Amino acid sequence: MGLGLLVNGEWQKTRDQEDDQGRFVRPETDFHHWTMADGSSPFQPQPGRYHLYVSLACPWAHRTLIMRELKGLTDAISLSVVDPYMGDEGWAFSDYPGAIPDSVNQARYLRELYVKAKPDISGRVTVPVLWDKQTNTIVNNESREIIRMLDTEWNAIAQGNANLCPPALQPEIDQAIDAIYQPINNGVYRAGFATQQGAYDEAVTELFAALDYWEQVLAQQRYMCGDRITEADICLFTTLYRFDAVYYVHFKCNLRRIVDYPNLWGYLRDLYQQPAFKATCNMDHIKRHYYMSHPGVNPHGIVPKGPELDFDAPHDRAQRFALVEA
Ligand SMILES: N[C@@H](CCC(=O)N[C@@H](CS)C(=O)NCC(=O)O)C(=O)O
Repeated sequence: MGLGLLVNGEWQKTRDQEDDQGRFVRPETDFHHWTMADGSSPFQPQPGRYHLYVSLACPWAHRTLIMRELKGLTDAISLSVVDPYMGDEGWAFSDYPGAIPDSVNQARYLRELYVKAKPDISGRVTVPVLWDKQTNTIVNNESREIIRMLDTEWNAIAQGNANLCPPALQPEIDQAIDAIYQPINNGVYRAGFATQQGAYDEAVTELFAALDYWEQVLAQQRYMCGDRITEADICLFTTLYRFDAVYYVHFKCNLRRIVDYPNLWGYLRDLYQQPAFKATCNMDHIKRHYYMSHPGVNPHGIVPKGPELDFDAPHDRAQRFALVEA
């Protein structure tokens, strides 16, 4: 596949990422510390202390960028953006338009941070990364945890008053995030990186069953957990935004496009048109990353021109489309 990883702190340019049935397996992330407002963790939220490393291409990192915008934490948490192309050296910093070099560690490759945080580390080098400039380590590299902590533990510093996980809704939000993870967020990768027909078939079937399900939910209500945007919507949005331009073609998720689902498509435009979402979207980085970085999937790295997608087209928040049975 051409993707590398760290083994005892040393970079190795190739790795296996499938089981013996050809199924893509996404390993767990390594850093799970929490920033806590009540002082119960050594990582207290403080303006200027933390740095976020992201790729604008990556749907997981994109979640953290949206939350940082929504909460009004752009002044408090500084940012680096890797080059969209991930070659056999892994994520790298560059001056490509939209990329932001590493002003904190002056790293050339993202993996340098992982080795700084844990010199004998073994595993993948992924974005997002929340870095602590005070203790020079990685606080957390799991998107779902990073968005939750920015949402709930940073209110004293946040310049906005958005709350994407009201306590009463938390069980439902967690359930929704769990429900979309394997079939949708990870499902597109399970389809795209499958190396045997059965593994691909399984992933695509589950993916579209889940999209069909949420299409029906959105025929009853505007957002995943009711009438307000929550963390679950952020988690779904970053996959849907990439779907027609990348996953449909590159990962062969081609039973239907998102534009073919009237409720999902209206919902996607609704979210996109929220300023905090739109400000974090970069289709150039997205297409360049996927089409160029997976030689096993797209050997010549040609980036297709289309499709033409009008995310700015008007939508009607009150409009619902009932499911038409085939
Ligand atoms: N579970 C992680 C997944 C992060 C992840 O897999 N990021 C991808 C980019 S889309 C990555 O950095 N991949 C590099 C690699 O696999 O070597 C999260 O949600 O934050």
